[in-house]
Amino acid sequence: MTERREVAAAALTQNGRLLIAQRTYPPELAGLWELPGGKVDEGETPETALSRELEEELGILCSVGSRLGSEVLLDHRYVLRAYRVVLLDGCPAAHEHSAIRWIELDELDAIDWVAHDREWLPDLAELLREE
Ligand code: 9L3
Ligand code: MG
Repeated sequence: MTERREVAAAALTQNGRLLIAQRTYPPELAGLWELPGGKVDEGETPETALSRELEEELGILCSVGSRLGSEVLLDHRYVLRAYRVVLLDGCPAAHEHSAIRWIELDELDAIDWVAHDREWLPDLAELLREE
């Protein structure tokens, strides 16, 4: 069996809030909220891939830190992993999403999440509690 390709997602926090983004595609995920990110291309590390994705998707410069929570199997080809991320420069804007939001701890549960990302809610709650 060939190894699963990674999709890296950003747990970007600032001032006790978490950045979330609303997907526009595929149709079954459109309108749902996620931790922004994308596929790790060949020759990239998860860190360089996630930095690139955040620049493309949100126009920001970030530092990618340690893993958050457990890995989530998307299907037979992909595995999803979250990373703690710190904003270095820029102000996030929705270049590829329909909207972005900064949310607080008590809003986490009520968000209409992409189902796979729900797996990280306990970890995201802990992260926001530490902030
Ligand atoms: N995905 C799920 N949760 C996330 C991210 C960033 C991605 N937090 C899923 C949606 C797509 C696949 O991974 O099926 C690839 O993501 P993208 O490259 O379309 O963002
Ligand atoms: Mg993406």
